[in-house]
Amino acid sequence: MTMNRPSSRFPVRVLSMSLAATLQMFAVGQPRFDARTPPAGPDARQWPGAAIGGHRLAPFFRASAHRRVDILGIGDSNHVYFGHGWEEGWNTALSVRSGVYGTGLHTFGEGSGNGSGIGHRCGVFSTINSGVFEYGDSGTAFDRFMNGTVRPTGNSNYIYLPPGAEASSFNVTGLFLSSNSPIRASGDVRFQYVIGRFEDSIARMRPIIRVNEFPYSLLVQSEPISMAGPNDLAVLELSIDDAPAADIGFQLALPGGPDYEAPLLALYVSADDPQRVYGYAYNVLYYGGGSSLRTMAGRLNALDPAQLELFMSLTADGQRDEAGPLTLVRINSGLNDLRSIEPSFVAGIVPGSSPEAYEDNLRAIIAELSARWRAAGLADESLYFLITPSHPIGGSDARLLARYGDIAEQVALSLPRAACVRLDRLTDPSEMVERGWYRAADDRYHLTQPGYIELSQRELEALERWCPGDWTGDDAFDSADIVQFLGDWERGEADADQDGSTDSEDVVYFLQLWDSSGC
Ligand SMILES: [Ca+2]
Ligand SMILES: [Ca+2]
Repeated sequence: MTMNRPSSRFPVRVLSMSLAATLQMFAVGQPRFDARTPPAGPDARQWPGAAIGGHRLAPFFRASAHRRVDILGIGDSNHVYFGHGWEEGWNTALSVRSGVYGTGLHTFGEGSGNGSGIGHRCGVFSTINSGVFEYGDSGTAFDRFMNGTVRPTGNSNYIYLPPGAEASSFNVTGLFLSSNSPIRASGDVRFQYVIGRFEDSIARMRPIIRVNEFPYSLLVQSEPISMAGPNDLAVLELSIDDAPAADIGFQLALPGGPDYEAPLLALYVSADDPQRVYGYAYNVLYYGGGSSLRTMAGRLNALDPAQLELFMSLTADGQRDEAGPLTLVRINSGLNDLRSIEPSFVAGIVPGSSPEAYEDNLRAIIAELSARWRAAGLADESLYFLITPSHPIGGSDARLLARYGDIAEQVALSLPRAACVRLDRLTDPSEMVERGWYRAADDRYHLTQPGYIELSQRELEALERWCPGDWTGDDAFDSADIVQFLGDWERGEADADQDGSTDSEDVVYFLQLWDSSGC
């Protein structure tokens, strides 16, 4: 089945089934998990002061038990380190909470055709060896939606075949999905992909789904799809019911079938379980080795605004919730900030490694993403932020890294719907050494796979354990809690008794607990 569906902001045509009809078809599931009672981790205990402002994110995590929500991740090399990193850690931690409904967005030409390891038990096919595709700077109307080969976001590239190009169907393009992906539970899989359509084009594409291992059985073959349109974007889908329990792949052409027709421009691909109406999808918004907050702020601001707005619109639409999206941005940085030499992004603060510069760059990123969210027609109230400075490494940098943590706390508490997690209060260098979480004795900048997974579990657990009496989350019951509570209460973000609304009962509840230094 192939269908187009509308996007509120971008020129996408509806060819058949509407989104509302799709929602009606699939809105059958009931929550099977309670987001408020996660399983205890192997080291379940209190981590004093590890989650600051956790109550601000409670509505987001609670909602995941009955509706779809998305996470947009931003980080350095640790984000997708050798195919795992925080992306895998978070997917693993989310899988045992409300579950994972989708793969997140992937770009067809990721890493200029080389791939870069994005994807939890899924990923795009590398196309670099084909030598036939272009990955940026096509000179078409679509360049504004995805950066050129200079790769400002570290990995986002489309694939492009100019008019007249010849490309054999044996060059595989698309997304593979492992049999053990968390989105394979129901057996049904829906692939969604975004292409650019060209005026006066007579080119067609013939996407397929097949088993991604010998003998590569063909499972679904789309009717030929016209790629003609008024230089617009089309969001298309190809689904399979009861897919076999094997690795499968969505591909833009059947190897051995008709060759690709040109012009062809394909931007994003993702997959979800159409039966799963709640849970999480983790999207890698930014992943760049060696990146500091300064690098990230500079690159995100250098993008054509249309790129972030499209990314945000697509992830928001993927939630398929008529009430609108709920999205959390997680920002992880610090290690590369220690050596940052550029003046900070907005105020030009030097040295670039100072806590003041860290704050300036952090606020610049949050401001840019908030502006793009708004420009995409999405409500401020639906966007949350989590700031998680880098993991502790000990040594002579420990002090400055901890100062970044203090800054991150202050920034989070100064903003609505924002929280901070201190990884340096969830573990310490000696535990990390003991448990083999550092990648190597001489590399504390990166972690092993268990390190990312265990710390992601703790990160989420710390956020879930917020204590209404200690409103700031610093493990002290003092006047700062009162000031912070009243500020949040005025903004309607102080649901202390967790009944879903902020009202006078929350004031009474908070004060009682605060007075008794209790939770
Ligand atoms: Ca406190
Ligand atoms: Ca309440």
